[in-house]
Order: sequence, then structure tokens, then C-alpha cells
Amino acid sequence: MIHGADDAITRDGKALILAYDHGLEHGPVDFEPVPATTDPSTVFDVGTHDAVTAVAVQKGVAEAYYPSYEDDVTLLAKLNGTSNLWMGEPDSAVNWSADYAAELGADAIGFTLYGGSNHEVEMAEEFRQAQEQAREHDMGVVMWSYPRGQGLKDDTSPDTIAYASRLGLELGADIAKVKYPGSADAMHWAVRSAGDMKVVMSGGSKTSDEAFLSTVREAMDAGASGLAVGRNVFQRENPEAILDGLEAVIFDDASVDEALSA
Ligand code: FBP
Repeated sequence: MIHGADDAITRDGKALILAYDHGLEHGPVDFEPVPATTDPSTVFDVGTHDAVTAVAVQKGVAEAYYPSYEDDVTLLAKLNGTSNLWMGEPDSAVNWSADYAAELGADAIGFTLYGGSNHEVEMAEEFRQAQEQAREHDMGVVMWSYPRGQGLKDDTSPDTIAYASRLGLELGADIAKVKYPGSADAMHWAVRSAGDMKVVMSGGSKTSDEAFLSTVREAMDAGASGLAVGRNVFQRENPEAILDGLEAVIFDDASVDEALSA
């Protein structure tokens, strides 16, 4: 971790990353709740909300849509990703380099590591190359740290998530994005395990406003540095309203009740 490398994708040291790589990872099925989100412009428009510190997309979406948003949106280049059609042991193709992402104007890279997968070793080596290239361009490095694979019984247990965040520190990320381990205590352990590196919570499938804001509040109280979220924002008819609430919780330390009326 290099102090300050993540400045461009944080505000007051906190991050609210809007993830929109679902078209690759899950397929267009994720756009069905709000069909307009099939068009990347719709989600880039959401990404211009003040609360959003970066928008994470894959190469093709960045190439085609980011040029129209470069003044209003901070680009986080999600370098690897694989479709849901892949049925093998968890793995992720590297679809673009940090060099090319820098050329397109990205301020940070995102990279998935499936610790525990039979492909962990190759993925870590690919991460090494991306991380070192990102350093040359002073880009922030965000690890989607998702332990999963044959050897793993429970991919959100407290120890697994603490290990996930620790992998980010050990391998040189500035921020690790981890699944919520189910309790404030477990999240606190994951944050402590990461030393000085920032840990953000992953959004997950859509829940109610109150349930979602409560979990984010818990994560923040446990020391998280924010959130990386997709469906819980773009699958809402009014994504701006939940972003207002998230902004209150993450940046203004608001309670859930205050955030619900933000
Ligand atoms: P959500 O907030 O919608 O869960 O998105 C976060 C994210 O990491 C996306 O970047 C990615 O597309 C997706 O989750 C992958 O989820 P999974 O591999 O668990 O299906």
C-alpha cells in the first residue's frame, strides 16, 4: 500500500465505488429490474452523483462510454472478469492492462482475486503484474478479494473474510473489497487484519433501503472505509435517493434514521 495512491477514488479517506461490471459477471439479467440500466449511459449518469467516488467498469464499457463522462466521473478500471457461463473452478480472465487503463484515463484499477481457488496462484501472479503497472501510473489498486473454490466451505465466515482483507494488504492493494461477514464484530476483525489498508464492503443482491443502510452503518462502525456497490443502487427505481442516504452514512456519519430521511 502506498499512502495517497487511492486519493483520486476516495473522499475524506472513504470510498463509494459504483460497480457496473455485472453485464460480464452475471449477464443482462441484472438489468431486468430497471431495464434502462442495460444502457451504460444510464449508470454513468448515476455515477455523477456527488457521493460516488469512482465508477468501476470493464474495458469495452470504458472505451465506449467513459469519454463522454471523463469530466464528471472517476474511472476505476476493472481489469479482470469472467462470465457466469464459465462453469470451471473460480477464475477470471485479465481483459486489459493497467497501462491501457491509464491511457483511457482511469485513476485506479480493480482486480478480483479468488483466494482458495485452484487458480489462486496464477491470479496472484496476474495481480502482481497489474499492481506494479498501476504503481508506475500512480493509480489506486482495489482488490475484489473473494475467497471461493473447491477448498472453501463458507466464503463469508469471519475468518475467511479476515483472510480476504489480509490478502489485499499482503499483495499490495490500497483497498480490499470484501463481502460483509454477517456481524460488526466479524467486520471489525477483517478491518484489523488489514492493518493500514482500507477495507470496503461489497453491496450484494438488492435488499430494502433500511436493511441495506443498516448493514452499511454497521460496517462503517466496525471501521470499514466505505462501500463498493452495484445492484443495491442501480436496481432501484430511484438510485439517487439511496445514494443520498449512503452519502449521509458514509461521509457524514449519519444514523440509519437520518439517512432514510436524507
Ligand atoms: P454488487 O454490489 O451488485 O454485489 O456488485 C459487487 C460485485 O463485486 C460486482 O463488481 C460484481 O459484478 C459482482 O459483485 C460479482 O458478484 P459475485 O461474483 O458474488 O456473483
